[in-house]
Amino acid sequence: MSRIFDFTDAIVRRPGASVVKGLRAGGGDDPTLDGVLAEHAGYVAALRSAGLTVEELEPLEDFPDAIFVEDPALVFTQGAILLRPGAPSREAEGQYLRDALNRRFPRVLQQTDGYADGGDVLVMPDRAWIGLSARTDRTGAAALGALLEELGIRWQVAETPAEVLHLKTASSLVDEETVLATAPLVASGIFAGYRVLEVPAGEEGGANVLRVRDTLLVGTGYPRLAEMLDGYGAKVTVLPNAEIAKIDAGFTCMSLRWRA
Ligand code: CIR
Repeated sequence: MSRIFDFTDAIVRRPGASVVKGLRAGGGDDPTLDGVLAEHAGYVAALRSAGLTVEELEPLEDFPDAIFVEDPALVFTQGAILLRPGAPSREAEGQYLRDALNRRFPRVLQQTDGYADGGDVLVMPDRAWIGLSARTDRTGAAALGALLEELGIRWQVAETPAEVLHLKTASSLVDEETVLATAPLVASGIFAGYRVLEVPAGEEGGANVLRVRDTLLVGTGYPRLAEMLDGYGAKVTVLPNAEIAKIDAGFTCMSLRWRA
C-alpha cells in the first residue's frame, strides 16, 4: 500500500441541524437534514471500513459549515495547521478544532496572515499545491506555505479555475502518480509530470474523490468516472452524496486524515 494514503486516523464533525443552511456557491435549495445525516454517517462508515479509527466531534450549531473540517485545518503526521478560512462565517471554526488537534499532534501551527481554505490545498507526494480562489488569497497562500515549510513540506501556488469553489473541487489524487482533474485544470499544465486523468465531460461534479488506504470514495451519479477509476490499485466505493452536495460538499473536506 502506498504511504501517502496509508492513513490510520481521522477526525470528523457530526452535522447539527444548522447544516441545512450551509453556504452554497450556486444558490439552490437547502438539503434535507435527514439526508445530510444519512450521507455523513455513510461517509464515516466508509472511512471505518477502509481501516481508519475515526473520532467524531460534537456538532457546532453556530457554524453551519463546520462539518467541513478540512477547510479550517490541515494535518500531517508531523503536525497540524490551523487556517484562516476565507468565508467570514467560517473564519472562527479553527478554534473549535484546537483541543482535538493538540491532543493528537506534536505541533499545532496557526496561520495568522491572509486567508486560506484547506480545500485549496492538494497534497501530492512531492509538494502541496495551494490554489488561489475566492477563499484563498496570495497573502494566505504565502503564510500557509511558510507553515508547510516548517513541517518539511514543499509547496507551490496554482490558480483554481474560476468556476469552482476550491482547487480540490476540481482535482484529487487517485494514487501516488495519478491526479484526477477537470479539463480546465488539465489544460493549465500544473500537473505535468504526473499521470493525469481527465474527468469525463458532464461528470465534473465528481472530481473530488477521496483515496483512503486501498479504498477510493466516489460520489453517486458519475458512472463513467467510477468506471475510469477502477484499476488504479484501489477498490472504488460509490457513496451517496446528493443532499450534502447541495452545500458544495466534497469527500476530502469532510475529514482530517493522517498516519499516526
Ligand atoms: C463552504 O462553502 O464553505 C461549504 N458549504 C462547503 C465547503 C466544502 N469544502 C471543500 O470543498 N473543501
